[in-house]
Amino acid sequence: MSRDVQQHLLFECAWEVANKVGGIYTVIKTKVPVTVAEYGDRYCLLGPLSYKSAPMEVDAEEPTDPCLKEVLDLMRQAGLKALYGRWLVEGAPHVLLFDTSSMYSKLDEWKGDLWNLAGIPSPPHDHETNEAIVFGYIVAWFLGEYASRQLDKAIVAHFHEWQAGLAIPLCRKRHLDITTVFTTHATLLGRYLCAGSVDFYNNLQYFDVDHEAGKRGIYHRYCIERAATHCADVFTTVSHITAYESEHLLKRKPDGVVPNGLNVVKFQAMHEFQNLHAQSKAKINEFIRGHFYGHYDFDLENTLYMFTAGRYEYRNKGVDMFIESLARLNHRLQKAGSNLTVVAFIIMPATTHSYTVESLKGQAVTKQLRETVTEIQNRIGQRLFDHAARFHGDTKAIPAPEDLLSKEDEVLLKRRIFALKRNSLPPVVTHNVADDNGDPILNQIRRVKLFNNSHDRVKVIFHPDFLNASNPILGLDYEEFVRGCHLGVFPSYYEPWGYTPAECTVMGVPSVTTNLSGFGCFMQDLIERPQDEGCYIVDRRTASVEDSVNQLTDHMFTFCSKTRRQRINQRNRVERLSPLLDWKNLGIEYSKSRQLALRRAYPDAFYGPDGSGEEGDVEWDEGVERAILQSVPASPRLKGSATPGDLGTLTEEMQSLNTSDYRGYNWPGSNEEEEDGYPFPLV
Ligand code: G6P
Ligand code: 1S3
Repeated sequence: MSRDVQQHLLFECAWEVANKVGGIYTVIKTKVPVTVAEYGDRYCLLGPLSYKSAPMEVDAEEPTDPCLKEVLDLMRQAGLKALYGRWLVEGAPHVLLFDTSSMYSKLDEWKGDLWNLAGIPSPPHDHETNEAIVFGYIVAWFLGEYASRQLDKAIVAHFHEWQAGLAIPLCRKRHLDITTVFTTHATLLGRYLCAGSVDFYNNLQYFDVDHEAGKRGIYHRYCIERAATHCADVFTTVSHITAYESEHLLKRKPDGVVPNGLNVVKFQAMHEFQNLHAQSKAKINEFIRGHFYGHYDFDLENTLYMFTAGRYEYRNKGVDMFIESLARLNHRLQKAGSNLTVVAFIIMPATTHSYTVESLKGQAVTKQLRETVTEIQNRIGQRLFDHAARFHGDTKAIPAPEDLLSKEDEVLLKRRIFALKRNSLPPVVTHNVADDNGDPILNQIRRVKLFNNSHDRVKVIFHPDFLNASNPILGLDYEEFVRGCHLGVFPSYYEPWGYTPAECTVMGVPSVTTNLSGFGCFMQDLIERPQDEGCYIVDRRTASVEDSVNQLTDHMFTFCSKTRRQRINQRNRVERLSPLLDWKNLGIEYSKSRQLALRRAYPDAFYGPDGSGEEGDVEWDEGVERAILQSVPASPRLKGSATPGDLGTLTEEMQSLNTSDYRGYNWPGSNEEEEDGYPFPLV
């Protein structure tokens, strides 16, 4: 019996569905509106049930689809705990979350099965792998039961990253009548190798992958990742640079690239987001006054805020390069006799024991000063008013300044001012870091001696925690903080995509990134002169480390020389790039990957039994309205007629193309014969 491919169902499965860990949560959540626009109720997300986040994120419901209800009842009878409902994000899609802990009694049996079936080993104490195994077996069980009941419609199951990918080889082994897509957002080996000190990109084709994975104790995880990659009908990744990496480390050339988008909300007028910048900057100013108390000798009107943020991967996220460049920027600004101040924030969560006393004290003493000044201000106002009212028509109505400030107020004010005295320098870190001596960021700050001295033009603040509006210091949400800053700096060495600079762009904040990040390459591919649009790209691909550091310093120094008017104009230009990153345009690549998976699994429905393409040809529509690049004023100069959608490479033929077809640089190893090696035998 043939399934309806046009009205197919979509299950999208990821470890970060309604469960925020990192970037994949952003991918899934922001993509929901365009996916719901395309699928409506034919779309359901599958994820793990986290009792910490699910009650806040999911509105429980009973399924209306009779097959789904039957399958859930059956699985619940077998002991599985699951939550079905609507995920409370824009688009409110169906979600089905599985409680892995309710099935741990099966762990050993499933581990044995995995070994017998696929030769994938699983050491006893790797919790993350155990979770991936239990989750994978539950998902494959669910899909098997569902596909055997729902026989009318084709089923596409889309999996993200290795933690959710184990179900793919299981579905393949069990010959389930579904089609699968696997998207990887990084490779395990890539992340590990880059975090060490290897010349990663020039040696990609030479790594002995099994050996390297074994050396790092991740062979079993690598096997799961590689099995998912090879067993999926369609394999995709988020950028061309990661496609190239995947080809060499996972030994399968991706069928295409699905760049990450954002759910872009456009303002009616430019000044609205500019006003938001001013409001958020005022909040950061408030924090700075407190943090630098006793040393607050610089002009906030002539201060720029730069920042980097992300998961704490010191080398991969380029924090080493950022700090080194800040030291050089400091030197150059000092040499140039500049009176500009740069405050550089590093927002990266590390293990800490709460805030430092100094940080809390700074905010407290400036708060007291502000309250005292407000009280005195009110009293002065009252005296001025009384005076003017009593001596109407008389020159005495203008009181002498010394009559306005009472002796008591003067004493009070002096007390507050003296409380601002401090013997130490303003701290470079806001929290007590657990491993203060070994922390790479702190050690690098110490090495380059950026200690927030008065003579330093560049000040550094390491905030080793996520931002939150309810924090007692730096009490802003991440978005608010980014809006208040002037420049985001993300000089990553390993960055398959990089949401941080993308988020800056849609908020109209200029950023620096590198040509080793998926986002940087994407912008370079699309825009003729990205630096003119406030999208600076450092060459970390062909330049030496020394040259890359100098390039980054140059970009920051040039940025420092801009006038306020130039910065405002640049923010407008950056914000105008946001449609390039809108899921309304980029979601099409996901549609294409599903289409390709359907064509591969059900060729007759597309090409007819004789392969002619005449019968059964299916039209697929692009689902959602596209976002349009605004043309006036000063539109970015796009390369050729490219639009983000044109960057997609998903074709049936992609597999036969060679590596030189990846966008960007001509990567080494383009014409090599591919080694044909599965980590396990497939039937
Ligand atoms: C926005 C506001 C302006 C403000 C400017 C400050 O554009 O609308 O009123 O003057 O920000 O820009 P700056 O780059 O100096 O923070
Ligand atoms: C990955 O998260 P990461 O920060 O570990 O996935 C993200 C979403 O695709 C991507 O933006 C990022 O570059 C990857 O590294």
